[in-house]
Amino acid sequence: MGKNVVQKILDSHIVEGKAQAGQEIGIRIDQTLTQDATGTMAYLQFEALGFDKVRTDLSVSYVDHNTIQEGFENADDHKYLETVAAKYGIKFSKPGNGICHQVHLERFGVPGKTLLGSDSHTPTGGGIGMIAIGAGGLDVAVAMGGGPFYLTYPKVVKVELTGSFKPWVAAKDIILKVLEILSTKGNVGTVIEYGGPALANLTVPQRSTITNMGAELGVTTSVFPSDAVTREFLRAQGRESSFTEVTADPDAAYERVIKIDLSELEPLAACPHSPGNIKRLRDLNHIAVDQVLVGSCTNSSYRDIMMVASLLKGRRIADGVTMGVACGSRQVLQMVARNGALADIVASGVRILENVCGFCIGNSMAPQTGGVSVRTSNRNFFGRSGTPSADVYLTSPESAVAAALSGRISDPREVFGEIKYPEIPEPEYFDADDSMVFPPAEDPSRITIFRGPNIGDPPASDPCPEAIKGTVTIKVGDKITTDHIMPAGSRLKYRSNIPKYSEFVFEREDPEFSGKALENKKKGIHNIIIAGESYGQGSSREHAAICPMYLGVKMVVAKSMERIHRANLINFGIIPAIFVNPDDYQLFDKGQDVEVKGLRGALEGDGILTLSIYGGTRNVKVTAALTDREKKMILAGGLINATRMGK
Ligand code: MIC
Ligand code: SF4
Repeated sequence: MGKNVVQKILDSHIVEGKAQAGQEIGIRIDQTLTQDATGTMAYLQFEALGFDKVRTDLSVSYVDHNTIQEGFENADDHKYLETVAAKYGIKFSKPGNGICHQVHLERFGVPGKTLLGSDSHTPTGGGIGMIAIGAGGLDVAVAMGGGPFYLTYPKVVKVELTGSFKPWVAAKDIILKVLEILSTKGNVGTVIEYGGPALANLTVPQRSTITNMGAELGVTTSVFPSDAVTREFLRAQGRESSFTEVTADPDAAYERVIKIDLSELEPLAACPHSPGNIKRLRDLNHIAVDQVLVGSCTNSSYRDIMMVASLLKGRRIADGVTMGVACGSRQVLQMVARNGALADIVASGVRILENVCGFCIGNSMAPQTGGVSVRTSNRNFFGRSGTPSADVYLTSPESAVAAALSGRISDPREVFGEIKYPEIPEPEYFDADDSMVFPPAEDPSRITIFRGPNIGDPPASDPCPEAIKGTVTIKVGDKITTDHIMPAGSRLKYRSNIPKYSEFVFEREDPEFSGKALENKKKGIHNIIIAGESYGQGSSREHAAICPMYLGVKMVVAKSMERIHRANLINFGIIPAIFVNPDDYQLFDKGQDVEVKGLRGALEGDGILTLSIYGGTRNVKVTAALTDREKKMILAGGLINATRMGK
């Protein structure tokens, strides 16, 4: 039988394990990317593991998340990243060069290759035909050192696209539709492969909008074939020599095929507070809007910004609305500045934002109290905007402009009426200027790594104890994201300082959590987290595991758990356990004592643990089914300990 795109790329990269759905495999990683918020820890760990240089084809370190530079912390981190990159053979993309995913797509992505990034939206690279996966910084550090990346050989679901868009319907509406069909839960261990005749009319950046927001499905990644459209994009970027064709064989098999006819799609929105809460814009009753933001790694390409500029040209946004636009890269910003589109945007009353993550991570442009914000980004988790009382809706750029002009959430077909839908031709050539990407040093011995006072060592963890004598320090509900566990926004600048950043763990859920957990740790009491479905959704931030580890969390028991977060917990020696009977979740309360005897033996064996509660009068079974590799890590107290012991 023939192979699909996912199988073709994965199978040519397997170094351990068998190509069989559900089995753990190790793959060779060709390229890595990091961004500053996860990167400092990734490189500190790279150093702690003792590697002398990167062993990938290409590793790039981007600075795009923390560019606020209020205080010395961010600037110090940037200098650390620049010098560490120069020393170990990594390219460094300076702040101002753009958002990692957009820049990587434009300048570095290579079809048929594997990319591992310390950011959950690394699957953006799937738009150019890469298997591009998000992971914790420690996994990326290992891959940079030449080690394999471990994942479950996936089930492949095909999304077959037919027909063509009606005016005012965009690529964003495709991924919103897929989110409506598949939801944000229950897709762990799956990869989405796109195919069908409609691909011929979807450019690489449009494809990447779809694979980018595919992260919200909780899948391992999403991928498009590499075809004539891919070749054309690479040619216009001056990189045609990077092109390889990767397409599915005609008889390739899939776990499931989902068909979407583009001509039947309508403009959609993800409504508060989940990217999976999808509604048609025309059903949203013209809710009044306070803020509109275009940008983020989902919708900030040349086409997206040109679409916004064409729609704003000669018009003014509604008086009650604040609108901001952030280009995804310096390439895009430079091109729209040169061709005059930027002036049309400015003239319409829009604020021009830096070409970084900014508002998307809650670093800037927090809406007013109780405000309504329409954004083109990918996540609208509760509180992520920086204003917990705000409601955030996610739409296409076209629909965002419709909201800005009318002052209400509206279907763009209604706002623009008879106006002709703009045609945005792809440029013959993109401005390819890599002068803000520094190559590694020719003589690494001459580089001294800059370490400001905000940079700490990665914290050490203890081997797994014989037994757990602990307490439920917090009990949380379903769909707890890593934003809930480890807030970003204004707290981001402490990313390189674990004791300080740990003060904010579960800040919004329980402001006492951090203090209480540390107190328990000092008394030798193990902290346990009890959670509902899909624990650890969202970002790849390993701080959501490192900081709880630092506070003495030994185990998380959930109804279900997301892939990247589970891997991060294991990397830092925290046991990821799942209720055998999900109803047992009800039996737990904050402050309850929990004991687990014979812990190490059970973990080494079948992974079934017995939690004894109510003074030993009630036993609850949970399972921490670990692979042999994971067992070693958990028993050693994490990957760094396991690696040191193995040496
Ligand atoms: C996000 O979009 O949530 C982030 C911020 O890019 C994170 C990474 C981080 O926490 O630094 C992600 O998606 O992995
Ligand atoms: Fe940056 Fe937002 Fe993309 Fe995360 S989702 S990488 S914060 S732009």
